[in-house]
Amino acid sequence: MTAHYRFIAPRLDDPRLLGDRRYSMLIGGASVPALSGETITRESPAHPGHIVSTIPKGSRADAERAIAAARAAFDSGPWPRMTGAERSRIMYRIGESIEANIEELATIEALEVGKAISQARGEMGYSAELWRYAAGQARGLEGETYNDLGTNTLGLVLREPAGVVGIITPWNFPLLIGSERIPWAIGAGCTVVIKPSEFTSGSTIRMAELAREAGLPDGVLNVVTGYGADVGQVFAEHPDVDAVNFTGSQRVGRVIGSLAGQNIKRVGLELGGKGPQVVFSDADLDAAAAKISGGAFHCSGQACIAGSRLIVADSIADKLLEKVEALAAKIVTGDPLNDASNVGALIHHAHFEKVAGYVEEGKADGATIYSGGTRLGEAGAFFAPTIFTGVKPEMSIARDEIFGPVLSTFRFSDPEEAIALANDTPFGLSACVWTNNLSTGLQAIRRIKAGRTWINGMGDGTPQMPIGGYKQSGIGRELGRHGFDEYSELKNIHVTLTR
Ligand code: TXE
Repeated sequence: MTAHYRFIAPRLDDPRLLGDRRYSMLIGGASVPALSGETITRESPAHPGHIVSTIPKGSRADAERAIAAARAAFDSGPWPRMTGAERSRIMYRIGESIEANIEELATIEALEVGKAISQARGEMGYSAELWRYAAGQARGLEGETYNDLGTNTLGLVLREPAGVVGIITPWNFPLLIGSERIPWAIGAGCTVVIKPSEFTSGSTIRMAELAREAGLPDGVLNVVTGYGADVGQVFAEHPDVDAVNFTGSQRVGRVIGSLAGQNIKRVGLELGGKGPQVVFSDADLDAAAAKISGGAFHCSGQACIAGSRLIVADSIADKLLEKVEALAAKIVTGDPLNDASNVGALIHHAHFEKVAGYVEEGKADGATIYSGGTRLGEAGAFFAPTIFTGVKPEMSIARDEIFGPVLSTFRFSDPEEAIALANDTPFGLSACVWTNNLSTGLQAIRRIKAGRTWINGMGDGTPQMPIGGYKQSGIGRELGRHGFDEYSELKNIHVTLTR
């Protein structure tokens, strides 16, 4: 079945596209270029040939400068010594400022990431919510007391900030992923150095500038831009960084994890996924189809929680696939700056080739293209929502994180088979289950190894609940009350009391 996809060709005379935005790093409260003076330019993946931003090409020396600023702010600056209430007020203002600047931040991400601006606006709004939630919680981070240790003993557990935190973020959700980490780190009283992806640094730099304007003391949030091996890796190696947090590929996650191990540093990793979407025969198929299509094709499938494996009961598979395909055909792909687009471009042309390569490999391995599988438009890295059927567990389209709009379908006749298929992956980031029987849903989810799950839903998030991966999808949890633990040290005090 081949759907006719809806595509909006990018407008090349859009005034928001014209003009190269030039950014500085933010170190110790000052906007600075790289010490070398070198820069990196970013071309819009949706508008080939159009440079949309220029950032400093930082080096190890720049990273060290930023680490020194964060260290000084932690060791002798006001931030870790403020009351929770004082920190909270500033953090809340940062959330408000993100909200007030949604249009600018969303435009930057539409241009640099290539994502649809309507999607980007939603992410900016949610990022503001993350800051506000963390601000509220940061007023009341508690320790523990033990009053049952005997007449002459009192036990206290103090929560202390972990120190300087190095954060490395990827290109798919720059401001959102930054906002899932920075407010929890600084809310715990830490100071931060962050390196955003070299493809998409603009929104993170702007967020740090907004934070400075909102009253965040100098050196609490430092942004160093540049390539991963030059800048990000230094965070995992440097003795003045106490904790490192990385979101990105499994390949680099292994490097950061082993460097953190060698240097005995706290580490948080959020790596890839190959999320299962399990549909039992009693599910509401219309509701499931809508979320399955969204879960697989949102952001062109470039999401770590993408539901890229559909595991569906045999008896309803044909009907469900028809519905998913009809919805995929309604997705408007194209011009990221057009309000009518639902989905934009892939991050760059090399990634487009990687996605197209996986689709070819799937066909060569014997899977069937149910729909899609092609480029959309003449130029620009746009790929059609693609559904494969007849996928076998050993195929690369079943195993690897493609990070493109590609859904691989498996059928099952026995629910045990569904659970086995769902768990047949080295990843464990996300999973969802569709059924009208809550017991079936809960029993299934309890057996699926994944950190972020849904019953009769997919993709929803809230600042209250922790996120993170099982198995090779990562280490540690962000958000919620647990999120502060990643950036806190616990100290126990045995107090001996005299009469
Ligand atoms: O990621 P990288 P890439 C997956 C997805 C994607 C693949 C490759 O499958 O196709 O990874 O994406 C920095 N030391 N995810 O190549 O290279 C880099 O500068 C320190 C899933 O873009 O891991 C960027 O800031 N840092 C993921 C960040 O790491 C280094 C989101 C991520 O880049 C470094 C993105 C080094 N040696 C990709 N090398 C998710 N979980 O959502 C690079 N970096």
